[in-house]
Amino acid sequence: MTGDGIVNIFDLVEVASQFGQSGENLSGDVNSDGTVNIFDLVEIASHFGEEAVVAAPTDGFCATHARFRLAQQLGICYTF
Ligand SMILES: [Ca+2]
Repeated sequence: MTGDGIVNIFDLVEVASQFGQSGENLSGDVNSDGTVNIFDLVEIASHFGEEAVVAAPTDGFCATHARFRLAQQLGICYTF
């Protein structure tokens, strides 16, 4: 995903930041169908935490890190 070999929040954020975009070479286009949408989020969610122990972000984590506010707005900060 983000090149770290781990499916984690950074992959989710990547998809979130590109959500709704379409085109080639989108890093957030997990299933390579040319569009970054809910299906890519589902794909990540189904593999979330694999190969690593990732601390679940808290509400405070989402609120205090600007990068994650979009994820929070999408409601995915609460689904881990
Ligand atoms: Ca896709």
